[in-house]
Amino acid sequence: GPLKVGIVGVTGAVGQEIISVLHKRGFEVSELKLFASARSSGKPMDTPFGSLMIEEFELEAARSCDVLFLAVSGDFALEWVPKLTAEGGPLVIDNSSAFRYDDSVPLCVPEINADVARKSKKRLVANPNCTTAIALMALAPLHKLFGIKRCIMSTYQAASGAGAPGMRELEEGVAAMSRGEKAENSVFAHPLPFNVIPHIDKFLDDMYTKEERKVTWETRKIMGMPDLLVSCTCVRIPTLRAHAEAITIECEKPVDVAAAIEALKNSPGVKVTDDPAANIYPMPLTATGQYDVEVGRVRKNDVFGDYGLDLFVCGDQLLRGAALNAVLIAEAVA
Ligand code: 2RA
Repeated sequence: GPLKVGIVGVTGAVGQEIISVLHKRGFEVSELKLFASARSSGKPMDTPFGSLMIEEFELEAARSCDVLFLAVSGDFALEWVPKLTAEGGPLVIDNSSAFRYDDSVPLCVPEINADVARKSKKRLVANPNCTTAIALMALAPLHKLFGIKRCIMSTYQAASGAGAPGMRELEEGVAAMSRGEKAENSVFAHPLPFNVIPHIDKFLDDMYTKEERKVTWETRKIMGMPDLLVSCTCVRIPTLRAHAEAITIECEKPVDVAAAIEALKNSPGVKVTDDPAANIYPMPLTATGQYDVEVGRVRKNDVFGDYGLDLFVCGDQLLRGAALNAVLIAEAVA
């Protein structure tokens, strides 16, 4: 039946998308509570559910919900999740990385491992990193078919990964440069327009970035393959809100491109976008705003003899990468 739903961080890019996904998917909402910081609260917000007052986050009001989406920082989650999920609290779906690597917390892409979230006694489910969720929409069906031994990935990540401020910095930078002025940067380490930045999140001791290791850690956890070999290079590029990813896998069994395409065509959340003769392949331009992740450029990779497969994946970072995946978790678990 209808549920009382709360969204914390409702004025951010992900929070905004959660409202529109709830409505578009016809999620049965008895009441929608919008929570934000003191600075952003106390004013109405137009939503498909009507004009709703933005409230300052408050523990008991948030605990009164049946489902609570957190679209805020990891620090906020670390501080409030224990109190929110105490006895009698809501199902909490956290978009931050705060609890993703906690063995007792399910990390869920519903099309792949919804049962892990359903079986959990915890009233907390972690939403995966956007880059991981988008890649896994293609990797999970391919693993079922051929058994993946190792994976090498290069990503082309949109400014929306840094939220509305990231998108704004890119847009303002492009406008500045078109006026012959310098693009300013504070969100990203360097100006993004007409550039690419191989640096997302902080550098670790192994010289990977935390973003790159999140892909490794989270792929292993969601696929239930703790020893899977995954190496990723994560690069910020000047697109607004769709991540693109070039993926190479080495499989246990010999790969067959036609079988791969067929399996991908039958995978929920995937749209095979692969007709090179017609210049059809995944692109941010066409993947943006879509619920399905585009998969194409599927081809045998002879570097691994008969066992290699290359593909290119593109998905909306705010949807599959965050808001859509979170709402699908609520549909599967609540
Ligand atoms: C990014 N995946 O793209 C990270 C966090 N959303 O910035």
